Amino acid sequence: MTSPTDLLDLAIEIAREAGELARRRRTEGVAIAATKSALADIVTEADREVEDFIRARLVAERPADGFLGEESGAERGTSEITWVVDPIDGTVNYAYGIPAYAVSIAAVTGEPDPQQWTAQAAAVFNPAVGELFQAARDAGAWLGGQRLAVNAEPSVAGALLATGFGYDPATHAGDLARVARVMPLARDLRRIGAASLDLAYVAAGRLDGYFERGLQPWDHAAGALLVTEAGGVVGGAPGGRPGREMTIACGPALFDALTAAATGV
Ligand code: LIP
Repeated sequence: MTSPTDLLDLAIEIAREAGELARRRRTEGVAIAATKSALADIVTEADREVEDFIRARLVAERPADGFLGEESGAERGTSEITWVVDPIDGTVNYAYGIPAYAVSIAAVTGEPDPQQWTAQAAAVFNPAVGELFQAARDAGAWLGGQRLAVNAEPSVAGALLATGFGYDPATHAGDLARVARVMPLARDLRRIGAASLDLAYVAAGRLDGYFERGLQPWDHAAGALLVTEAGGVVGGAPGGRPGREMTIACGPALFDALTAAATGV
């Protein structure tokens, strides 16, 4: 199999090119192409163009690999690698001009199912601020030349936590009840609006932890590897892995308490 570091080199190369395309399109003005699961769940022309660009670059470089993308769906490959891609994570931030969005690219092996796959390489690139978070399996997580490490445990003031809310208004009451359960653990909350950046910030120690219900596989595929390669723990429902039911990421000392509060179990 191709080494994780070789997969990472390709992910980084494509993430930088795709991020520059997304940034350039943003300066030219954003066109909303459609809404998806709810009125608030938008897709821009740039989302579609950037994913098409990433997919074409991957096909050219590694035609046998599989692909799972937010906008163009899944295609099984004949190699052991599947690329899991969110072309612009934080689409609403992108549409409003908030500089908190990222190209998220992960290479995984095994079934293209977050409950079964093994992440091998991850690149999360925010072109608005020029930060590229990267990780290869068993080779650590990095931001440029800085090796990343999660916060071993929160301060005595409590944990700085991030979360998110679904696009469907019908889910908001449950999300707010979850925040009420978690708040006793927190010094404060952040709502950044891009799961891949929430996860990258946990890996970088900018957040003590993150929890969110309802994420798609492409939202967390790359960021979860950043966290584990930075010494953190990722999970979902108790004993589970990140998924639609729940995604949790933090340092080891906080994990059990955050999981219990976020899941209500
Ligand atoms: C977004 C996530 C965010 C979540 C939003 C949405 P998108 O992904 O990154 O954490 O709260 O509801 O799922 O739609 O911008 O790719």
